[in-house]
Amino acid sequence: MHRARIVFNISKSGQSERFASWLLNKPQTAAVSVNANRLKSSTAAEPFLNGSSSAYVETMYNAWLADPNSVHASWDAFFRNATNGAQPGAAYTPPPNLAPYNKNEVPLTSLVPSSGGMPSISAGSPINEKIIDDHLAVQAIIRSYQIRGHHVAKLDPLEIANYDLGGKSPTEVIHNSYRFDEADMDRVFKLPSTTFIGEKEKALPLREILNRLEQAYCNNIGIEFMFINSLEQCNWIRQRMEPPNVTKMNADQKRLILARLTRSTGFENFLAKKWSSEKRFGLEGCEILIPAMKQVIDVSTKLGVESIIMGMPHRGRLNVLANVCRKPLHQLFTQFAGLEAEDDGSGDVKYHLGTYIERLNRVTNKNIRLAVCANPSHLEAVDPVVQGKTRAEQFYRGDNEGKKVMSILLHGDAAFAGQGVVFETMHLSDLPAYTTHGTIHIVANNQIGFTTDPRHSRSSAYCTDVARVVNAPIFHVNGDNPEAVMHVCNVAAEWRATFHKDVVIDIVSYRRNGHNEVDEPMFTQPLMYQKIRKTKPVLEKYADQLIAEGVVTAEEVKDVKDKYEKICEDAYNQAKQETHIKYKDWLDSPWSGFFEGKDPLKMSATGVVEETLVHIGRRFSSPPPNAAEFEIHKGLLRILKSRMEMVDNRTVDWALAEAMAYGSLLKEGIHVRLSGEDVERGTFSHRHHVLHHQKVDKATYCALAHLYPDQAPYTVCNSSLSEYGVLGFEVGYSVTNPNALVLWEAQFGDFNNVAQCIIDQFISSGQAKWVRQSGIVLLQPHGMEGMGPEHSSARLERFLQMCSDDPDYMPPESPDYEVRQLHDCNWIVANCSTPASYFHILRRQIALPFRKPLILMTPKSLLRHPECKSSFDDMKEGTNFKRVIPEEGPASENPQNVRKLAFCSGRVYYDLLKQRRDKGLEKDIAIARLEQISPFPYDQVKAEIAKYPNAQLVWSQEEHKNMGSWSYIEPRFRTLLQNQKQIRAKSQSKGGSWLSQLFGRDESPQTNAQETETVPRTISYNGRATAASPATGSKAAHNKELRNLLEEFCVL
Ligand SMILES: Cc1ncc(C[n+]2csc(CCOP(=O)(O)OP(=O)(O)O)c2C)c(N)n1
Ligand SMILES: [Mg+2]
Repeated sequence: MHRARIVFNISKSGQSERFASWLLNKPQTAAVSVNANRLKSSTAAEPFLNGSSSAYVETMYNAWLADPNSVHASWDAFFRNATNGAQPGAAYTPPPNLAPYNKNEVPLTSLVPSSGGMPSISAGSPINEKIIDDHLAVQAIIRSYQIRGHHVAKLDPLEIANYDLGGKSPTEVIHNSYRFDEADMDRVFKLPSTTFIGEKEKALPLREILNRLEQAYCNNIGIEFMFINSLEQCNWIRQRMEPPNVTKMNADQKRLILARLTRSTGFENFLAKKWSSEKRFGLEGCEILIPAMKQVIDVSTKLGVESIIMGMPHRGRLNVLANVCRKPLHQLFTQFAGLEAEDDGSGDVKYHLGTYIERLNRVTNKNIRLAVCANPSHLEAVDPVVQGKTRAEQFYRGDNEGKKVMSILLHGDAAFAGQGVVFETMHLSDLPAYTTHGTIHIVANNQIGFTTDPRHSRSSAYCTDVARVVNAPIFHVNGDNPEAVMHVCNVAAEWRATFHKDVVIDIVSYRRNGHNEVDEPMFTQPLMYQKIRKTKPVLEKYADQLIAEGVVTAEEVKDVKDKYEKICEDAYNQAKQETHIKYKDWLDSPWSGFFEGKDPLKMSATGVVEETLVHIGRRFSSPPPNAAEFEIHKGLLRILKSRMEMVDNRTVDWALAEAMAYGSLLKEGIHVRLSGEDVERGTFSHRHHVLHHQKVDKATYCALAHLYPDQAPYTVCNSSLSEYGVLGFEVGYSVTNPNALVLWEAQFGDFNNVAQCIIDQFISSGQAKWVRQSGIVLLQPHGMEGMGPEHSSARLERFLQMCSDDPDYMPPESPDYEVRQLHDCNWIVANCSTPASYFHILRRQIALPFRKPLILMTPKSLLRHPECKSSFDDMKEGTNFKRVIPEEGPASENPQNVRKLAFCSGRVYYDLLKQRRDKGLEKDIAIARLEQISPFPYDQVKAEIAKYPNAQLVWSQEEHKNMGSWSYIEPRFRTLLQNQKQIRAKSQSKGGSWLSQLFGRDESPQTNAQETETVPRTISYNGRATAASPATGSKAAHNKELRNLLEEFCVL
């Protein structure tokens, strides 16, 4: 500003004309023509001398003419060079900076006098181009270290890694084509504002610059961060990684690392000694993982975190439970004893079990809750589950910024690079309804996956490259440098607390043994393992280092080691006293208070007082209260109007029933969360839970969130286009708090198989393996409606196949039959045919005194089917979920005359109904609907069968024979009918007559019980033939198939 003002004054002197003349190539005045002609050729090549800058240049020139000292040295140099005949382009020096210097910047001129005999560019002398080039080169080199230093960093304790330098030497990678002579090394260079190697120094000799950059970027830490879009975040990292000695620790810190390393190493040694041939997937070679995790936890706790949810694979898991979570050692050791379990469930292997611990963090003196989620063998599958659980905990605590609850995910190098769910989980990290406000990822990178080398297991340079997609900084660190690892952990924890974004710590280490303790690694990695055999364990190396530094004595090292061994030995002896293991000891999500004092077989009512239905219905059918300003799409106004008419008529369709189920639960204080692809509107445009202002971006209204002032929160959220990741997330969410209805909706049911691992490993078997309950609901659009192979079937058969109820066992009848069956099953599978059933079954999820997953086939065309409506009468107080809806039409009035009793489930009912009507067979065929397929409602099916003694039994389904419900219901019907036959035989001998009613066909012999046994009723199949593909792609074929099955349905 100061210079600008002077320039302005001078420009008023009238000399401007003269300068402008040569600039604009106009005829010049005599006074300047000599200079101007000389300047002409030089300045023509200067890109900054164009139209808009010409006035400024002109004033600078005029000022310079009046007094060369009045302008910046670079202008002085420029005009001097130009007037001395510099070649085109050669007169250029960077234009002067009018802004005040940043705190890390110094003017170039201030360096020159101290530049060791180099020509000065101070006023009056010509500029030396080399100075500028050299400064630019130094800047480029600094940047090069920041971008590519990690390629050269000494990350691998085994020194066998090849970080793909493209055939270049490390120096070439960093320095590119810049070369400095030894003589240049002592020259001082100004440091740009994008480096912090100087700390308070603004300039440093080149030798020191290179030294410091080597230390920061090419030693035992390699940082990838320059792809981050935010300059603030890049600078934040540079500030913490570049200053000299940032990784230095004090003696106390060093002793703490040593103590932790001793425990980590001692634990594996102890297990190896006691159970030498047991699989434990030991941590040997990456023992530093334990101190690293503890460091992350310490720092995060100091920064305010109170609860940490962790997910991790097999490697070092027992060690983490013992030394990070401080799970009682004897509980861990009993897992090796092969004891029977005291509680229900089938259990899991020890290196999959979860835990939950609340304890005092001794370093921070604050209480902390640590949970390790139980997980299956399926690597990385637990990642989204951990995120969902973390999100839920944040939600219930009102921790909207993730300051109190955070997640840590541990990964193996091969799995992190190979498993797609890692990417899916990463992509949830910044989505409003899914973010956990930053996850710390730690890779125990032992440079091998089972027997596969990195060069065969990934195409990326690093196993961590997936994290680049979300702009997460990645810290690679040599696992044999404990202090470097701790520094990186400090920075990562601080990063998460500052920016609330993901960060990755890649601990490059090795695996001392085979994949597990009984594997021979030399079969496949002979050279690597020769190297490993010669590598000292990190504990030994670090202890030697600290002894040499005088931080500890050899005796102290031994003492710490012996003490820990004694702790292990004591726990081992305690474990020997145990007679049983308890799965409950390994629960990762305790629901304190939920089960206590509850009758485990008592279910609350699911009907709702009519006033509540009306209130919710009206709210759901109304625009926002400030409707005048909120412009709603015209089509939606029509939908709202028709909803309101339904409420007035005391009827509901599918969407209204759903809203009433959610709304009534919200009223009762139950949080409802509906997540999935396009769920806000609904794939079939039927739901419309979020109304969008037609003129204002992001202005939305969600009626269900505003039903009652004291209601629970409602979340409805469109998810990323992911099944595996998002379903995993919702499972994690659902296990956190039983007082919530968590639903995931597939876009079409067919797509659930992309999340098969979550379905198989977590939902169907989670409770059996980990005594962990979940009431998650899977809404899966299902139905054969001519939409082709991939938009028809939710693969109902697969869910039914995984039901754990025994097809050969019919539970004895009791008043609490329904709830008892639900209690004993692994999940519920249903295909409801009415909105009222949908309403009740959703509410029943919460009415149960325990939690079970619900797999629900949901309709597509039924969403708008005129007959698919329910009355308030079926939902109001006193009503309940009907597992079986019996025939209620003319056939039920004269059951003796009914010739066929068809059982079915879901939308095919409406096709059957129409066909029966069209054929005038309403008195001849009865149709009963299984609204719940599994657990199989034996009691109600039995009653229905008994009612129609003369009817042939048929199962009608629209799916192909090898799909749908047939293979599930057929053996259960057989069991039911067989069971009845036995009773019949017994009673027959007593001469009872009711049996003929139950089994009909009075042709059964009256005299011989044995003969009676040979003619039980059977059920036959009515539906599509077997097929490989779930549905045909041809509309014509679809219709033909449907016609056939309906015709067959009517054959009597
Ligand atoms: C989804 C899945 N595929 C395959 C496996 C079998 N498996 C178990 S461990 C392992 C190697 C894992 O390597 P890495 O991720 O590097 O972990 P490390 O064992 O080296 O710690 C494999 C392939 C698995 N558990 N899960
Ligand atoms: Mg590995």
